[in-house]
Amino acid sequence: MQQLQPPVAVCTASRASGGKCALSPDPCSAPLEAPGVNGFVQKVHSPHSSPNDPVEGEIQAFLIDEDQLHTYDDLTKVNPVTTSTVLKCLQARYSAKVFYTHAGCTLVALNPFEPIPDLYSLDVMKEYHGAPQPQEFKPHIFIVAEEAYRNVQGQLEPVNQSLVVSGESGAGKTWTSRCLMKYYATVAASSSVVKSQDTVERIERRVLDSNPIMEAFGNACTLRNNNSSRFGKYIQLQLDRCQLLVGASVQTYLLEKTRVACQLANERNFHIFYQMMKGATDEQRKEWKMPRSRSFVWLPNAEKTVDEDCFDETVEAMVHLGINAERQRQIFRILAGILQLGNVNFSFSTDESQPCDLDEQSKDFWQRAAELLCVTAEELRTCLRVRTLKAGKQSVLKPCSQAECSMRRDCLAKVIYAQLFDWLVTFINNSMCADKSMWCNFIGVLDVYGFECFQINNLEQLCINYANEKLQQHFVAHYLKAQQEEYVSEGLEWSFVKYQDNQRCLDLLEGSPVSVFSLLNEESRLNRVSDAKTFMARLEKELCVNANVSWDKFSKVPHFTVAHYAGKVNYQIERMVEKNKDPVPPELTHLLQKSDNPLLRQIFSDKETENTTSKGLSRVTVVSKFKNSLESLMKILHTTTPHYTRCIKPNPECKPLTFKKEEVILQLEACGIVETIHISAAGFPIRIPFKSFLQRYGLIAKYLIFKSGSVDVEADRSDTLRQEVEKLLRVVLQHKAFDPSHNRDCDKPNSWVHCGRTKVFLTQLMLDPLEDQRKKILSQCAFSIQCCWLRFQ
Ligand code: AD9
Ligand code: MG
Repeated sequence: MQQLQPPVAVCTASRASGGKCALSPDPCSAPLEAPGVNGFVQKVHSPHSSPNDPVEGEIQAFLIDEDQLHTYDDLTKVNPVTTSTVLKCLQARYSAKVFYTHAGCTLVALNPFEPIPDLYSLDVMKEYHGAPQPQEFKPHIFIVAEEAYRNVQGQLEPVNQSLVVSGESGAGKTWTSRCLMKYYATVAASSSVVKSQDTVERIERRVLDSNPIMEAFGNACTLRNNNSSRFGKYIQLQLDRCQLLVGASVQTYLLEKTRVACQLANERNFHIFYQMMKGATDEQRKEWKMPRSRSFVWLPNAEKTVDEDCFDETVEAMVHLGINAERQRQIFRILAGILQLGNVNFSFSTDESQPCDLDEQSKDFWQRAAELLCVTAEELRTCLRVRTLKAGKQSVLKPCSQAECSMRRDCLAKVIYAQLFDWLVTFINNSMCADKSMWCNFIGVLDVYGFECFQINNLEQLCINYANEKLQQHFVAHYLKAQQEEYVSEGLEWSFVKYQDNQRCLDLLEGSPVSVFSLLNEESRLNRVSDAKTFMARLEKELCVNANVSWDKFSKVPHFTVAHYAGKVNYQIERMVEKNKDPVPPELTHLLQKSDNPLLRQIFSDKETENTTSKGLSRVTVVSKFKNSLESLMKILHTTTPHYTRCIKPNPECKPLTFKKEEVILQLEACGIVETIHISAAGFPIRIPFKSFLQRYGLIAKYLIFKSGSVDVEADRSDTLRQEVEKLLRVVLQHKAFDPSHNRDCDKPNSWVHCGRTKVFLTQLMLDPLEDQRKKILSQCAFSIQCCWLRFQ
């Protein structure tokens, strides 16, 4: 194999959790300035090379042994770092059944699509939790979990943590989130119990039981994933002063409620309907009017069996969370009522002055729907067929067309389901959230739907992809941009690594004064039926300056194309404005407010109707609500220390142990993995302000000088903080704990640390011995004090 020079003069130790350097010393990698008083300020790269610039002829060849690729735990050790070398390494690991790999500050998780025995067992959890340096173990999601857990206490001050799990649909985000929650429920288990009406439960049981309930109601079988999350969630695990789990709260985002009334070919409705259909007792079936022989339009592909069709598990979880039998009965009757509603159809009426009637076969379904929803059948029929228009103080009744009747039926089902889902989330929160006085920090786990690009995309995909843009921006801003900017402002020499900034795309979607969202909202607030062509012309006129949007003038279906960071997506304009308005006819709300089902009455009791314009249209649109909730999420994320896990889907068919390069390469490019590795490889993930650094580690230098019996000749009160830090480092680096021969992977401890203008920049390789030394000294001091005390006594 041809031996090549590494393109950059860097130590590859990098990962926030501490990687080890892999490259052997190389003439090119020598620091450009020798260490001395200013020796900690080194050039990170040769000024003429950028990590993005390949050295001549290097692309095809590895500096490392290709046969050993599967052993590379950290992609920062692969040299050169290109998409193709990273891909090869991941493929080799996947073939060797190694599914986790560090990529600098992120963890790459490949989906095995089959359970791997003992990968997540209790023993493995204990091993990672108990290890003094879990980073030295094989890459695993538990390293990320443990790192966040230890960070909460903070070396300097406690900091809340966020675990951001991203990836496309079916990549393994929800699986990963569940693993994280199980980990904390195990290692941070407290003896807290929660009491409710009939039950007394341990808190960690409740936190885990929130998963099957939310997945039953919020997940569905799609073309891409048999258990696709159709909502986003951010769960905050609340920890007390002793770092024990004392509660949790969950925030959900944009449930895809259209699925209740409309499922794509070969997709299914939410799992809960199938669970009821398959898991109910005969008695329940009778009560819900769901005999085995009856088929429901809104229950397609019921013959398909998926692991998630487990009614008993959902009911058991409901019991653990304190949803009593009567409440459960009310919930299932509502769901059964929705299913009956799906079989209600309307006949076509030629006379516009007369409302369409229910078609003959629908009548039994209509009656049963009314009975299950506990409303009068006649009122239900009227609400679906007749609209009430307000004209001044008078009300005018207007018959609905066949299409309008169907829309009102679908709207009724969607609004009931969405309100029920929200009620469940609130209930879950009430049953697991600890009182604010009991907890002081949290670890948040974010699992949101992955980037979506179908043949037909509409408002739902626009929102989902917007959320992914926001998260990508958070990653770029927090990690790539901020890190490089800080090096420059702190005076470290740094050659910039190029990365894809998605600000222009976000400007297009949400910017001001005009953006896709602002135009969509304006159009939605106008009291007129929106026409797709007119709206498209408006978008074109107002947004033509943004290079991230384009139009195909010759397409029959009006649409616009957005160039997202993860690829181009065509959005259909037809019905987009209507979906954004998401109107709920007031007659439907009033009907449900009168239901004899106490739960249905309750969930509609405070449904707002007043937040409307003078023309009666809601000011709150789907997009405005979603944008606000995402902004709150971003605010929380900005206050926490993030940890990123990138889940990768190795093949679109979800087949076990099948690695398709073309699929993986697109995902690697979309999340900017190569840029991440470059920056991580050259970077210093830990930064500590001078003062804090001296406060924490000053004792090491003092102790070492004292032990060596020498006098601190450098003691000078007029030193600047920076000079003091440099002195401290000089003393410390002479100690054998920092001797390069103790770190066979890396030759130059000096390259583990740099002094900036206000902060010390470190890699984990430097921090670990510093912490070890500090601990040793403190325990020796404690021992000496104890001896003195005993002698004194
Ligand atoms: V979506 O955006 O909600 O459609 P996710 O959440 O990214 O998607 P999910 O976690 O549901 O995907 O994973 C898809 C399937 O892959 C799971 O149902 C498992 O069958 C499978 N999977 C994922 N991760 C693992 C794993 N670490 N080990 C075994 C896994 N199987
Ligand atoms: Mg999911």
